Amino acid sequence: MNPSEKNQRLPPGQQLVAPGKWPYVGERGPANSAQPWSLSLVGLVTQPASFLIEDLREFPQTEITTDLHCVTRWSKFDVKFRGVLLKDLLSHAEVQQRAQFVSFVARSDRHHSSSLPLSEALELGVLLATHYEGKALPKEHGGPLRGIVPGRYFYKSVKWIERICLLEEDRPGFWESESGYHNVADPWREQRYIASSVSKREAATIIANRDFRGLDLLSIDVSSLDLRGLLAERAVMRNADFQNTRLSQADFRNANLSNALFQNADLQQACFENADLEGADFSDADLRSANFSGASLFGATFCRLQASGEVTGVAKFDSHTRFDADALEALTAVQQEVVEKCLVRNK
Ligand SMILES: Nc1nc2c(c(=O)[nH]1)N[C@H]1C(S)=C(S)[C@@H](COP(=O)(O)O)O[C@H]1N2
Ligand SMILES: [Mo]
Repeated sequence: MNPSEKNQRLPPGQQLVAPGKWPYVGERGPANSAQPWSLSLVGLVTQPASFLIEDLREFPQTEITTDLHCVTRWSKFDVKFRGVLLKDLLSHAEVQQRAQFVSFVARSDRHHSSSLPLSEALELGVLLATHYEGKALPKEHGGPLRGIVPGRYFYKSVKWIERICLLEEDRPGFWESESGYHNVADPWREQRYIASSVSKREAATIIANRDFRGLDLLSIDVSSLDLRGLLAERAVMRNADFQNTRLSQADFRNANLSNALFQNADLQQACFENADLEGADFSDADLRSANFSGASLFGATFCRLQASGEVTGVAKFDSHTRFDADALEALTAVQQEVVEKCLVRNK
């Protein structure tokens, strides 16, 4: 693939995983149950129905090739799934006129779910996938049955589906109602998160105290501030904006900083032990003596990759910047190379 083709297919703020890699995200397995797997179709249908996996083979089998775009900024091109189109399943079901939304529910401990407007689900070509690259879908990736929603962030694609519910009113899913994920989730419009959960005024007080510990501060904007020595242990700051912020010696242990922006931030001696940094952007940041041990780094970036292939904005590391060797494997090939090169050079 040439660079321009790649860029046309890669939505804004996304990067490709290394060839052959497919990260696991969210729940790792279905709930234990002795019952055989069945898919039930309930809600606004004239006849509720239930299908065993074998029954699904009676429907037309459709193969799709699609691109996966995770909200934590990794993408994977040309993934082949086979299964039954939602459209084909519903064509046997007498869906009532009032049905406007469809909710997919997992057989998992937290009954994970996600929803879509019904018309959108049909237009996008939602697939109930049983196979990946010609083989049974692995359990870790949602086997025996998962949704695949082409053209939306991957959190709309529910693993281990056991129930499809047709609804008059929307019932937002797990990530959408618990974690501020955008309910539309169009990667081309970067609909990752809803707006900040704190008002400007609340934010001002919290910032003045420099104590974020344990708070839920989704999408908070603290760019360009002086927050040296910030206390942010266990804070939930998905999508927070820390660009150009002075954060030397900040304590982010166990914080959730998924998709946070740290471009050009001063993070000397900052501590990210066991933090969730999936999709966080550290390009141009000063990371001398920063500690990343135990941090989760899927989709994190430490430099920018230009369309030309040129690498810019490499973060600053020194011999005291700490990473776990296996955590670096979560990075894309380009990111891994850049970080390793810097660490070696500074040894
Ligand atoms: N049941 C269930 N489905 C889920 C999730 C989950 O936690 N539980 N996470 C979602 C998210 S955020 C993503 S990115 C994809 C990840 O799928 P993968 O683990 O096969 O890569 O599954 C989606 N479907
Ligand atoms: Mo995701």
